[in-house]
Amino acid sequence: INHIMTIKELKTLGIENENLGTSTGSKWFAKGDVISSFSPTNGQLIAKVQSTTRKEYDKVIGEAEKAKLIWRDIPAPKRGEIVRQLGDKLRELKPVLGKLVSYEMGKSYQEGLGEVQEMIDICDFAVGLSRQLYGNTIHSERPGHRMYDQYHPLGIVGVITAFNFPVAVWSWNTALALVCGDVVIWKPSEKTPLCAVACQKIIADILKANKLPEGISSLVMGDAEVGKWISEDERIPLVSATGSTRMGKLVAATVAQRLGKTLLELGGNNAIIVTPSADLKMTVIGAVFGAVGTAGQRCTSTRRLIVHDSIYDKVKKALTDAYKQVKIGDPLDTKHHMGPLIDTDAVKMYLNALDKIKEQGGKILVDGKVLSGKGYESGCYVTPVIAEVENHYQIVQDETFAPILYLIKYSGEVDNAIALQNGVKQGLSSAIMTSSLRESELFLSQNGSDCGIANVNIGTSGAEIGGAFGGEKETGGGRESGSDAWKVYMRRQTNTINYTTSLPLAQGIKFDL
Ligand code: UN1
Repeated sequence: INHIMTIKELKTLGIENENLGTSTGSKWFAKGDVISSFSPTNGQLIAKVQSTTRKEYDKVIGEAEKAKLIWRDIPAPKRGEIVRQLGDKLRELKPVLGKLVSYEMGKSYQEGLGEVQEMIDICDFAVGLSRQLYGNTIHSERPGHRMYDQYHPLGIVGVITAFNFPVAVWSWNTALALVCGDVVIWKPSEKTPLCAVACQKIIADILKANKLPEGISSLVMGDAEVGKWISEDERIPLVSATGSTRMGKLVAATVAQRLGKTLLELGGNNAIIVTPSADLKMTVIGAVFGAVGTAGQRCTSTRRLIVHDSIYDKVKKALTDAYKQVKIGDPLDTKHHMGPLIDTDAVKMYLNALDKIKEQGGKILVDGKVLSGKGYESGCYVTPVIAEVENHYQIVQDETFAPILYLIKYSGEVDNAIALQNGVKQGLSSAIMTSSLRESELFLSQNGSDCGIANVNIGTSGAEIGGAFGGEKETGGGRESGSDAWKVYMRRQTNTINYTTSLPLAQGIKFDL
């Protein structure tokens, strides 16, 4: 059938018809229970992989422990060279890997390509970073003393990722961890195992070609149980986890028990504030892409539009008109804007949310339904919804991973809109559409948005690699990707060196023997 991954394409990604499951580098073990991967695009079985047994898990950690001793001795710019090779390979494989992402996860092919582009971008960023792992020099209060701080590798980094960005989130963590001198153990979502296999194959080939220990990159498969092994494991100083707030709270509590570090990137409940001076055309494009892109399954998806009452009816009409243009179908067919939800469980959650909106007093403006008939056989295609609600409804307070956009009215000054935007437990992404400098600066001030990401005249999704990515409150507080997010992958050490023949004490303390 047209559009579907061919055997040749899978071979390009290094995937053959073989037993796949747990891997350290190019060595694969497959003893655990079978995990089946179905494409939400057509409901077909794509692949079967095997989950990791406890025995295999310990073997993988053993390899990683050995590999970390070698990897941390390689100079950072040389480690950067390996990440450069990863970026080059991803450039070459972008079309086919983007296609696999689209086929296994269901996002549009354009967005699949965009996701691989994020991988390439973080590799470039990390290569430069490999020569910039800077510490400070500090002036000592004691004569003849020198002080500085430096960063050392942590060791093993555990990476737990979600289905919605099945390849990029691994690369944000891995590219940084590798230049920082860490080795990586990855547990991907059970819903997108083939994307994970493809990434592991790519990096393993590079490690092998460079005669490096392949335990630098490992893959473990499975459900929450495997996540628990990672969280409990004292051999893993940092666990970076992306997913639901519920999962993040479990990981955080477990890792905290052993005083390990976490980097959490959890749920969002992102809003765009639409002020009276907003550019209507930009607002509609930003809001529609933010709400229906990736079928509303980004952690940065636009969930709420907080619109000033003076322009409310105009915005409502423009949006409902725009929603009529949204074409839903096979995400690999470029004429479609929106593909399916990840699986039929996600469809149930979407339907459940629609019931709750009505129960709690919301008014549906663009109604949702599950599509059926030709092209929609998987049962995962739904239509995007717009509902008029109030911010305090429980359903609006919760993150539903689906294309449901809430319209909320505000009146008076922009402070009222900011209070609504901040009036949720999550704190990932936020945006304001305005031509007013006053409103924009207030929104970005300490009295403005409480989110990790705050944008002006841009939507809530589609963050660039160069900035630190993550959010506050129940989003978990972690930062991945650009800026100085690398620091969490290293341990900081403060060094004081005395080059005199006496030993003056700090704080002027006298102690003579
Ligand atoms: C996510 O949904 O987990 O900002 C990540 C964005 C993308 C990343 C989303 N660059 O929408």
